[in-house]
Amino acid sequence: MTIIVTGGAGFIGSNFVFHMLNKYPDYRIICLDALTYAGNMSTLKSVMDNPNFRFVKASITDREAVDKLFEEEKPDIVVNFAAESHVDRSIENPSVFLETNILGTQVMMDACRKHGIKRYHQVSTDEVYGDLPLDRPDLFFTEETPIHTSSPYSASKASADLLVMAYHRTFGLPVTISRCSNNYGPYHFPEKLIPLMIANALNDKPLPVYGKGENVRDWLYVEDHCKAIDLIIHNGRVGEVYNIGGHNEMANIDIVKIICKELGKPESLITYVADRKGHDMRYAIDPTKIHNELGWLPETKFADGIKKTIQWYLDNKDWWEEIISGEYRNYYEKMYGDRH
Ligand code: NAD
Ligand code: TDX
Repeated sequence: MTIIVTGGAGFIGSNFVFHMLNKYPDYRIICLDALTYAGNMSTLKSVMDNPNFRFVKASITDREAVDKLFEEEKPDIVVNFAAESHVDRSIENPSVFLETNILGTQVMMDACRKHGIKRYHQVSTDEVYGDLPLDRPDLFFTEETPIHTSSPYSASKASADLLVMAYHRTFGLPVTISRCSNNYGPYHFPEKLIPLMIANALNDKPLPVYGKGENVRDWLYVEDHCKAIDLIIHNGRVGEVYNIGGHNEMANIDIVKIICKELGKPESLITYVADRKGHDMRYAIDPTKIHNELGWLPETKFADGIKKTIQWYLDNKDWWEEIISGEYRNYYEKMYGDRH
């Protein structure tokens, strides 16, 4: 089995590469990644010498490069993680989100049509469903919840999902889509809530909480997401969408307080800053379908997962310190410099 994993130098993609190489020693895994600011070769250091692994630097929007790779490797499965993934960046500059997330998806699916494929899997997000109100804890996103997006990021992901389903219906492309809730774990880029708060707390810097910190996210340990995708590409039904989430809803402020406590840092570091524009209130996934059809259940409890994650950031300071000392400093200054 040969699998192309796009975006494999990023957070979830790299964890998926590790999971697959570990679990299937006879599979060939090819990572196709453009190495944007979010992609990092040092993340893949441990697998670069694995004979079953190949890294190719190219953009999923580059038709020629993608075509050449398909000719060379004749993949059985494509798992498309590659995307611009940060909501705040999409508010600053939507264009690259549309190019990568929508047009890149089209390029990958065109190559799948041309060369033939057993499965094209699109890694989507719960953000395509918009948000839920805080005062209706009985409501959850199911696969039937209408698409209703808030940010340029989520609109681009939803557009890609529509295109994926259109390629299935019109061209018979064997597709599946997964829509997961917020992930956390090793190699999470420090612009995102959990790693940003860990890095800032360790450096005794202010912890910038948007608005009142009451927004709720449904957190899932990244390994559980990877296992769900593994199940879907092997046993999921073609043409279907699967929601992935572990019923672990938490308010942002509570997450930040847990991080302070675990690191022994004072809550006085918490600084309330201007809210994100169009900020989604609450995400909450109903994972009944993937549980009933594929037997998936999350294995890592948040209390354990957050400890493991914090320990990983303590043990791997070089990885994130290199990131936050580079171009990221300009981003941080622009986003947080005068955000009151
Ligand atoms: P990330 O930003 O950490 O990584 C993205 C990777 O894609 C990077 O390695 C980057 O170099 C690569 N990339 C970007 N543009 C590319 C292009 N044009 N061609 C090739 N590679 C390109 O993202 P992540 O958090 O790992 O998210 C991966 C996927 O999972 C995304 O599709 C995202 O929408 C989805 N998702 C993420 C979460 C989450 O909580 N992080 C939750 C649900 C779904
Ligand atoms: O500095 C911050 N302060 C803050 O209060 C940051 C970066 C975030 N937040 C809040 C905004 C959100 O309510 O924390 C929450 C989580 O923010 P992010 O980590 O940016 O994640 P989110 O916007 O929820 O999107 C994530 O989950 C769904 C991923 O980045 C997406 O790629 C995925 O699709």
